[in-house]
Amino acid sequence: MKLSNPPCTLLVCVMLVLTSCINNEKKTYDNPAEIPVSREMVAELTSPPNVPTPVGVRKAKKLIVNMEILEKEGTMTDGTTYNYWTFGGSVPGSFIRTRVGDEVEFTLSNHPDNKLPHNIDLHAVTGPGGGATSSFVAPGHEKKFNFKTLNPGLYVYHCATAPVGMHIANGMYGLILVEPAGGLPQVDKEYYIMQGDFYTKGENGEPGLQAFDMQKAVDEDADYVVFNGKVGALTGDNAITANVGETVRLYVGNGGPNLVSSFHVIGEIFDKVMDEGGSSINKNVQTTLIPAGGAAIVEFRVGVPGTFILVDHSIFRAFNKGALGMLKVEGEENKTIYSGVVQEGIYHPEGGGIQEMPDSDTKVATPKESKTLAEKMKSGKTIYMQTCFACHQAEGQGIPNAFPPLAKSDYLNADVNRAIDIVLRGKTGEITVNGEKYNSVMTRQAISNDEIADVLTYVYNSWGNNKTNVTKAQVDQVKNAH
Ligand code: HEC
Ligand SMILES: [Cu+2]
Repeated sequence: MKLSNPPCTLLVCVMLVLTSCINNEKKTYDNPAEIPVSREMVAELTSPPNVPTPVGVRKAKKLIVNMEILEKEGTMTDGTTYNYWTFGGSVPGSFIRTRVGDEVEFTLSNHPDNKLPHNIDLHAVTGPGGGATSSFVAPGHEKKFNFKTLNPGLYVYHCATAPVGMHIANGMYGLILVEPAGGLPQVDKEYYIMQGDFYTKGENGEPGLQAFDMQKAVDEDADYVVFNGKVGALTGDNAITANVGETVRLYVGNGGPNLVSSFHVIGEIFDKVMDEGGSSINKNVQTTLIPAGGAAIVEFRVGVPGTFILVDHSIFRAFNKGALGMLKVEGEENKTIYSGVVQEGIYHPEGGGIQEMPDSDTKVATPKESKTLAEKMKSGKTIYMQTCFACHQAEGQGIPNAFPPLAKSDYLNADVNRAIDIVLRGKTGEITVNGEKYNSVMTRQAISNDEIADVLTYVYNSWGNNKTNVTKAQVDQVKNAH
C-alpha cells in the first residue's frame, strides 16, 4: 500500500494533532509528587455532619489548614456529660477537603486553656507518624508542618499522644478527604458521619459528668457507641435530610478506639461503596465494614420518602449504646418501589373452620382472669424483655428522639384502651410523650391478646406508672371494636 496517499496523510496528521491536544489538556502525572501547585488558599473546615465545598476542577494549590485543639465539656446523652478533647471543637473533628497534589500547610494550635499536649497523625500523610512527630504541641503553643497529598481517598486523622488510646477515646479523630484530579462525581447531598466508642466510669445512662474509664477501654467494654460524638447527634431534629430522587453521599469514618463498625442504612442499599475509603468501587452493598482508624464512602439514590435509620449492625450498639442516626427523606411516594401494607388479614393455617371461636366463653384451659397480678407481672416482664425492650429499653426509659418512654409516660397513663390499640395495631404519626414529640413507627406486635394483657399490666405496674391491671377481656374488646 502507498503511504503517500495525500488524504490519508492528512488524516494521520489531524489525528496526531488531536491526540496531542487531548494529552495536553488532561495532563496526568505518574508521580503525584510532581503535580505543580498554583496559588494559595485557606481551607474551609466544617463540623459534622457538614462537609466543605467539593474541589471540582480546581488545580492543586498550597492549602492552608488551621486546626485548633479544644478540650471541652459536652453532652453524651440526656443528663450525662463528658470532657471531650477535640480537633476544632467538635467530635469528630473538622472535615478537611483537599485534592491530590495539594501542598497542605498545616498549623496545629493547642488552646491555652487546655491541660494536655497533643499532636496529629493524618493517615493521608506520607511521612513519619503521619505528621505526629512534627506536630506535638503543648497548651498555648502552635506547630506548623507541610505535606503533599499523593493518594486520593478518605482518610482518618487522630491524636497520637500517649496514652494514644485515651486521646482517641476522648474524641480526638476526624476525616480528611483527598479528591482525585477533577473531583469526585457530583451528587446532591453529602454528609460527614463518624462512629466512636466511649468508656465511662458510670454505666450507660448514668447521669452527671462521667470520667473516662481506662480499664473498660482496655477491656473493650464500651458504654456508648455513637455517631458524631454523642447519643442522638443524628436523630430527631438533628437527622440528615434528602429529597426523593436525590443522590446522597456519606463520608463515614470510624475513630474507634476499639470497635469496628458494620455500617448499614435500614431500608437502603448502597449503590456504590468506595470501601476502606480507597479507589475500588463495590456496587449494591447492604452493610459495609469500617475498621477502627478507617473510612468508607457510600452513595445511594433515595427512591421513596421515609425515615431511614443509620446503624452499626452490631445491633445492640444501635439500640442500647447509641449507634443510631436518621436520614429523613421527603417527597412523593413511589408505590412501585415500595407499596406499604396493601392488605392485612387473619391467617388461618388450619382452614377457615375454627377461627371464629369466641375464646372468651368457650376456652377451658385458661379461664378468664385465673392469673394473679404477680403471675401476670412475671409473664409480662418476660414478654417485655423479648418484645418491647429493644426499643423502649430495660427500664422503659426509651431512647431520646427515637423511641418514647413508657416509664412515667403521660401518654400511656392517660388512656389504657389507646395503649392496647397501639400494641394490637402499631402506631405511626406524631405523638407527644412527656412534652417530647415523637414521629416514628411502632410496628404491630405479634403477640396474643393474653400476652398483651400481661405485658401492659407489667408496664403499668412498673417505673412509676398508674398501676392499671389490664385484662384479656379488655384487649379482646379493643380488638373487636374495629
Ligand atoms: C421496633 C421498636 C418498638 C417495639 C419493639 C415496641 N415499640 Fe412501642 N413504640 C415505638 C415507637 C417508635 C413509638 C412511637 C410511635 C409514633 O411515633 O407514632 C411507640 C409507642 C408506644 C406507646 C405509646 C407512647 C408511650 O410512650 O406511651 C406505647 C404504650 C408502646 N409503644 C408500647 C409498647 C409495648 C408494650 C411494646 C411491646 C409489646 C412495644 N411498644 C414495642 C417503638 C417500638
Ligand atoms: Cu491528644
